[in-house]
Amino acid sequence: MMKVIILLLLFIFPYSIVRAEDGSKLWLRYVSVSKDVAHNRSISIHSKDPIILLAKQELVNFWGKQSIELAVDRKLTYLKDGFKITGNLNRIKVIAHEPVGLLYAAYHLLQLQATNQPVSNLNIEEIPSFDIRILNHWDNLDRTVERGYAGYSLWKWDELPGVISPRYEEYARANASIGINAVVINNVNASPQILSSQYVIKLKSLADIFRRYGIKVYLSVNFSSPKILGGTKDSDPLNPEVILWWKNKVKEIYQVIPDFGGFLVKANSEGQPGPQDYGRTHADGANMLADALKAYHGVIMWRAFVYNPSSEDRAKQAYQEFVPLDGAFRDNVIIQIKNGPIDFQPREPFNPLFGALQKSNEMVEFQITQEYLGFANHLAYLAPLFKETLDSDTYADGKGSTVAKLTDGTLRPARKTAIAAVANIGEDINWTGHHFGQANWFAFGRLAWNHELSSEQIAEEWISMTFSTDNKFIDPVKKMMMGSRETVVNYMMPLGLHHIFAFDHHYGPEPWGDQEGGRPDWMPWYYHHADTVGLGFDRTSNGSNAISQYRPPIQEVFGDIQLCPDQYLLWFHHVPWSYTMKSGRSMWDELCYKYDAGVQQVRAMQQVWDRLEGQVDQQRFVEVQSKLKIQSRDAVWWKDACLLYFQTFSKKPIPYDIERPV
Ligand code: GCW
Repeated sequence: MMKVIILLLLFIFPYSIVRAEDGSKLWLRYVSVSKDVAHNRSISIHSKDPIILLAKQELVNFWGKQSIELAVDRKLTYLKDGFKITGNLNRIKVIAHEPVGLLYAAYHLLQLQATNQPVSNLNIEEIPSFDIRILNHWDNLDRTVERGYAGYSLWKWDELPGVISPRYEEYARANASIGINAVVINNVNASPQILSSQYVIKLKSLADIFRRYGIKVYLSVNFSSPKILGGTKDSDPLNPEVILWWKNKVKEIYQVIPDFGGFLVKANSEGQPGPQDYGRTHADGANMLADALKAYHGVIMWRAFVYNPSSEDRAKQAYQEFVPLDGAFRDNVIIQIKNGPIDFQPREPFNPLFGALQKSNEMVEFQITQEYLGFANHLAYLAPLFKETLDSDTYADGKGSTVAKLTDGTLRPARKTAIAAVANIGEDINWTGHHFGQANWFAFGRLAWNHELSSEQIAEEWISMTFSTDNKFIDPVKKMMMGSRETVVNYMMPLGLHHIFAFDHHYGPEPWGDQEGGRPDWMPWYYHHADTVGLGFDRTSNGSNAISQYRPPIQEVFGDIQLCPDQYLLWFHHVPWSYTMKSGRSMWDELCYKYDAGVQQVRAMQQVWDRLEGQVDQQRFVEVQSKLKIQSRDAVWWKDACLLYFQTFSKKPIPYDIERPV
C-alpha cells in the first residue's frame, strides 16, 4: 500500500522536484560527465604538481565539453594567482603562473558550464583583486564559535590529527572554488593553547588538506602566550626572553607547516592582552612578531578594533590610536580594519582609518556571520553591504580613493594586499544555518577575487549554481536578495541608528537597555541619545567631532545636517523630532515609515518565496520559508519595540497609515 502511495506521489510530483535536499552541497552541484563525453574529450597537463592534478581531476569529472590543455607559464608573473583561458569549440588552453591559477580556472570553467554561459569562444583573463583572500574563524578550541550561528566548529580538535573529517576537504574545495586562499582557524579572542606543540601538530593535519586547494592556514594568537605557555616572566615585546620564545615558536610551526601564513592579533581590545600592558605600542607588539615571521615570509594582521570605556566617542578611538603610529610598522604587518568605525552594524559609514594611514598597509575586515543582522534566522544578502564600503570614496589620495583601491594595491603599492571576513560557517549540514547564508560566504569570496563584480551578478551566479538556472526562479529570488539588507536596516536601525541591540547577544532590540554597573559604551543610549529634543549621536564639531576624522569633501557632506545622506543622519547628528527630512516628513514620521517599510518588505519576501514552491526542492523550500516566518515576526518586534520606546521621548503620534504597534 505504502509503495503504491509513494509511486503515486512520484507521479504527481516528479522526483527531481520533491527530492530532499539538505543544502550540504553548497553551490558545488556540478554534474558528472557521461562515459561518452569522457571518451571524446581530453584534459591534458604536463606536471605532477598536486594542485594541477586536482584541477585536472575536477575537469575530468565534470567538464562536459571541449578538450583542455592546462599549462603553467613562469614568465607570466603578472598573472600570479590568476589565469588565462582561450579557445574554441574543439580545444581550450588554460595558462597560469601558479598551479593554483589552473585550479581557479577549472572552477571558473565549471561555473560557466553550471550557469549555462557560452563556452565556445573563450578569451578570459582573470587576476584577483587581493593577494590574500582570507576567512577569519572565531572558533574556540572547545568547538563553540563566538558569534557563530551554524552549530559547533568544523574543527574537531579532540579527534585531530588521527581522525580526518571529510568536511575538511569539502570546506577547502568550496573555498578554492571562489578563490579564497587563506583561513585563520581560531577565534581572535585566542586561547594560548593553540600554540602548544600538541595543537601545532593538529593544525598541520588541516594544513596538509588545505594546501592541495591552495589554502594557507593562519593562527590568531594571544599576546600573553609566552608567559602563559612558555613561563616567561612577562610578555613584554621588548623582553629578549619573550622575543626568543616567539622566534622559537615560529620556527617550530614552520618546521611542520612550511607554508604557514602568519598571525592575526587582537591586542589591547575588549580585555585581550597586548603590548600596552607593558607600556609599549601596537607597533612594538606587531613588529616583534613580524620580525619573527619575516624569514619565512609570514604576515602579521594586526587588528585596529580597539576602544576603551572613556569619555571619547568609541567611533574615534581606532583612528586616534593608530594614526600616530603610521610609518612605524614593518612591511609584513597589515592593519586589519573593520569596515565601519563601531562594529559590523547593519549600516555604518566607512571607517575613517582607511587612507588615514599613509605609510602602513591596510586591509578591510568584514563580518559574514550575522552578529548584528538577525543571526542565521534572517535573510540578508551582504554583497551590497560589502560593496558599499569597498566603493566608498575616502578622498585620501584625491577623488576616487575608494576603500577598495586603497587596499588592493592600486593607489598604495604593497608587498601583499589582503581582505578578510569573519566566517559564518559551522557544523550544520547546510554549513551556514540559513540556506541564504551560503550566498554571503560565496559573495565574500567573489568580491575578494574581483571587487568590481556587481552584487546582482554575484547573486545571479549563486542562485543559478545553488538552486536553479531557470529565470523564472532567478529573477524574483535575485530581487528579494538585493533588497534584503536594506530591509534589515529598515526594521532594525534606519536613518543611521546603530547598536540598539539587546545587551551582549545582539539579536533583538533593546534601545532602553541599561545594565547596572555595565560599561556605558556597551549601553544603547550611548549610541542613540534619545531625549525630548531629538534622536541621534552628534558627531559634528558641536558634539564628539568624529566628523573631523573624515577628509573634505566627505567631512562637509556628513557634517552638514542638510547634506548628510538620510542613511547616516542619526549616526552624525542629533536631529530634532520635528526636523523636516528630504521626503518632506518630520524625522519622527520618517522613522515610523522606515520601520514599517522594513516589516512590509519582509512580508513581501515571504510572498515571493511562497510563490516559488515547486520550483525548488521541498526541504530547502520549507526551511527557508520557516526562517522567513521568524524574520517577519522579528521585524514586527523591532518596529514595535523601537517606535514605542522612542515615542516616550518624541511624544508624537505614530501615523495612522502604518501598522499599529500592539
Ligand atoms: O563584534 C564584537 C563581538 C565580539 C568580537 C569582537 C571583535 C571576537 O561582539 O564577540 O570578539 O567584536 O571583533 O573582536
